[in-house]
Amino acid sequence: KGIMYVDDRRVEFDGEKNVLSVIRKAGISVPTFCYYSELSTYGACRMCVVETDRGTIEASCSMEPKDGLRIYTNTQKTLRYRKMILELLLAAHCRDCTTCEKNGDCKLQELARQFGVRRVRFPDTREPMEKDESSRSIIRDPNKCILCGDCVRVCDEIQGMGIIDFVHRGSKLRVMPAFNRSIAETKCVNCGQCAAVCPTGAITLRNNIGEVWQALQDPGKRVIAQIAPAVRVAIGESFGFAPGDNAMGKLVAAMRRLGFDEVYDTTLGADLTVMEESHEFLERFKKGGPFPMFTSCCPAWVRYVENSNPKYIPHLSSCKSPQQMFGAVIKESQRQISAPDPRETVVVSIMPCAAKKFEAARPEFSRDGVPDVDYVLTTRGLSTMIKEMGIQFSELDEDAPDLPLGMGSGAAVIFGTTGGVAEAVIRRVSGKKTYNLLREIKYSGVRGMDRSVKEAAVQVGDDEIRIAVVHGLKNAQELLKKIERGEVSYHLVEVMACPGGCIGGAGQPFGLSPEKNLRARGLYRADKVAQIKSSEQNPVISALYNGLLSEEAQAHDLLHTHYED
Ligand code: HC0
Ligand code: SF4
Repeated sequence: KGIMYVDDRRVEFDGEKNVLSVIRKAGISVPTFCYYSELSTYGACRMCVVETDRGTIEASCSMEPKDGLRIYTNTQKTLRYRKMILELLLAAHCRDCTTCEKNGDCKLQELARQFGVRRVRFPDTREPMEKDESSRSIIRDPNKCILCGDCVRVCDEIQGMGIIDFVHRGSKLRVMPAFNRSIAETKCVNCGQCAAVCPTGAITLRNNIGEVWQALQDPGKRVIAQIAPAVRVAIGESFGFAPGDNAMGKLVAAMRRLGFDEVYDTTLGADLTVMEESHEFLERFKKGGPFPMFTSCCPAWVRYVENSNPKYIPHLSSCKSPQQMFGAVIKESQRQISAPDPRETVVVSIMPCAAKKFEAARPEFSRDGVPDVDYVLTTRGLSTMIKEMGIQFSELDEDAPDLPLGMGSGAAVIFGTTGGVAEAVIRRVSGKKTYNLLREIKYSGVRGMDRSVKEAAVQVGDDEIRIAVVHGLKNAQELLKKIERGEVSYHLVEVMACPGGCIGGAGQPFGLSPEKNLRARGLYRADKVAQIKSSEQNPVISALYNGLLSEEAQAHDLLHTHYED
């Protein structure tokens, strides 16, 4: 606690971990490449330098706030210093900015423009290096890496995976997997969080825009879209709307302009998941385990269990994720129509997630070589397509998804935020959905983002069901250890690999914690105004169980999978 002087302005500090946070608290902007408040401080990029009243230059991220400290943020000296860092980085950086995946979202590009870098005074130190395109979800291009280490720290500190690290020394220093492996040869879970924090185009998500354009322009293809819950409260950010604004109506209208033949909502798939998962859970409850049962709709979490902790495979729910249930139902209904559309059905998912690309490509989710979901576009990918077409997103008249598969409950919408799946299952297994019961569930402890592990206990008949909700893969790993040590025990655990759940997915517009909170609020607002609050109340769900899913074996085949060691 104390008083500091930032550019001669008096600023109080109280618990801020470094001078940089105090500067930002004062509303002054200082650039950084390697600083994220959620991660440990690395202090490598030195863009956040400030000048002290003694004329020395110091990195503000690594300086402790002290009472009476006086610093200056944007002096001639600091500006010269920053410009020099930028030029040194650019001397070693490939400059195909106009065709780079990160064009427009790159911090190096943005700061070079901000600091007026028009030429690089240092000799070119580039040595061309091979890209790693082995992963289904991420692409690593070392030619664009500025060695800030953000990806290394997020993978280790938030996801607990440690897949990439600094290797070699001096001018050979690189960020990559150990032993010269490609990403696909590691236990990478495809969460894409490394790409979400990468300030340049060194790690980006795989882009499937080209394939989707081709399908849309092919008259022999009927292109069907499904939109994930978390997309609607984030895509607006790419078009000037506030985080959390529900842009579903404009999004559907934009997709029709892009040429999608039918536009549906993944919430229908989420309602199916709730039905199946609740049934599976109650059956397990009768049989006495194995507990806890883990949700399996997050493909990065499933990958972690399969690759790094296979003893929990039997604990995973056998339910496919909503994305895959939806794809399977669409493709199967097409197979069963007596006079099917002569065009080939192509299912495109719009997802906030990197790992969904990996999930859609898993052989478990294909039948006779035909995948249930053909392409996965991220939220950012779809915004790019909308911009490419010159659509004025904000001017669009809102439109609704098609029926019957465009209808989901409020419980399904909140799937997109941490705690949503658990809350939806609690609603399903609880008694009559009175206003009071829904309020009770809301305050049961499943909501919110501040705690890494949330706990709730719900009464179902005579039994008490203990539930935990965890987000962030490292938090999940720590919870597993606690379960193993017998410190806690649960019947049901919801796991989402990304902090905040899907709203914090790596395919969303680049954002930080405040955006995630607002996006979550947007989903809860959508639930609040939804007339159907619980999955079993969705009339399309009953219609499906009376039709396409009426035969148990068929329903099982379409909606469940099993994971192998
Ligand atoms: Fe999610 Fe999903 S809620 S994983 O976070 O379960 O990506 O939004 O689409 O499949 O519904 C992501 C989001 C989904 C799925 C749903 C689930
Ligand atoms: Fe690590 Fe996730 Fe990136 Fe894989 S995708 S390297 S697990 S942060």
